[in-house]
Amino acid sequence: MSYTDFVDKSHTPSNDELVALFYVEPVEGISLEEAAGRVASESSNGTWTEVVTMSDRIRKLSAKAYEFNGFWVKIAYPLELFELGSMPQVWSSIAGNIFGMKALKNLRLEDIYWPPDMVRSFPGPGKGIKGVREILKVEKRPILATVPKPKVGMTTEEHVKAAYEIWVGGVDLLKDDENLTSQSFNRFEERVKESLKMRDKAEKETGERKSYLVNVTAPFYEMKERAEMVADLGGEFIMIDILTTGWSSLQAMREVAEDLGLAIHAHRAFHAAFTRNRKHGVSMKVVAESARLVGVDTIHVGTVVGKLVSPLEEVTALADVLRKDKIDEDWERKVLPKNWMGKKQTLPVSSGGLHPGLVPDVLRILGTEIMIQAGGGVLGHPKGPREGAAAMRQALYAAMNGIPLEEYAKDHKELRAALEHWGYMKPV
Ligand code: CAP
Ligand code: MG
Repeated sequence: MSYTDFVDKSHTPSNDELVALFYVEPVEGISLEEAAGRVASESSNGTWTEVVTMSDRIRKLSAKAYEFNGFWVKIAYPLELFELGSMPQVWSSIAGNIFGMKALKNLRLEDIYWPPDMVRSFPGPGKGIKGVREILKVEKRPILATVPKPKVGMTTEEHVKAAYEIWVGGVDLLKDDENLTSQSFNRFEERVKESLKMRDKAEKETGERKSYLVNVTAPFYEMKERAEMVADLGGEFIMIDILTTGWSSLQAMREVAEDLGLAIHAHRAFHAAFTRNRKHGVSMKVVAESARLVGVDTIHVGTVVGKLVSPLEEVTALADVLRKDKIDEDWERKVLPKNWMGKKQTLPVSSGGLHPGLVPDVLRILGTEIMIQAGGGVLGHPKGPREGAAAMRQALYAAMNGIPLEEYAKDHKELRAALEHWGYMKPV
């Protein structure tokens, strides 16, 4: 089979085939069809030369590049190519060797149409947006979270003191940072035990539910033990750095979390190594869709206005693929059709350089079915974390009720101090 055998413009994929949308940019001297054929071949069952063991039966499993629109190419994959229920195998196929092909100058996996049998083969979120809101008894407004900063270095005692201030100031969730796990100055078990004791105190004082996104990131068996500790100590959430731990660990931890009744917060640290370049790598849409299928309850999607690259059309597309059940093809934002078949929703998390002055922007962009995380934007408040938390809550109230922040700040000193300190600046 030559590479162009993996191109068939007359092919109309069935509803049961997986379709991948790629941005394919060939090197000089290679045609787009040649390049697309190589991608379809290498990501299904072809290689660089004919093999005598190829047969008509095996040929039927070959992927087909069938639709071309500029550098955009759709490739259809027979479902039998995949092991249902295995996210590592899906990524090893359509996000595997192909990025290294010499014939390509650039290649980016932009989006996927997931066929019904593949969607059914994954559990989806255990709690979903409804379940997360039930845990916190927060019905309508965005859920607020804060990472105690400096992100790593505080002792357990310092961490827990900051946690108390954050919770009583008005933030719902304390969150570990992506690289805080169990360091010599802040051991995991001690941190969780002392933080949850402080959580109980903060709940009593505020009359509000409070919880903690505990980062269990570690080698799998250690993650399992840490999740068990969180459950034993009365926690409701675990946080996992899903890309540095990998799809296999996440699938196994989804089962562990189910057994323990814990919600999963997905941190996406490492994603920008391959999602940022619009011409090469894998889009954050594919990461978010894979994570929703495997079953995370919340995941970071960016802010548009904060310190980390997150373009508007990407952030809104992420929110749609995480919160909606069905989506028609949206060529503008390069979203292929979706049908999550009633799987629970995953809550988009907006985080990265946020502070009270940016809360109205985030709500304008993402609506209220979100979590907003502000670390520096709370711990950096001139009056301290409790006031920083209060300022976030006040900004949220004002934005939810259409009151200009300046107006509301007139008789809310914490918000006034935050606006005097940061105004509406967009950090870079
Ligand atoms: C934000 C954060 C988050 C980023 C992750 C940080 O802190 O804790 O990890 O939001 O990026 O370490 O930068 P600040 P994303 O609130 O102090 O900025 O949400 O885009 O995945
Ligand atoms: Mg962080």
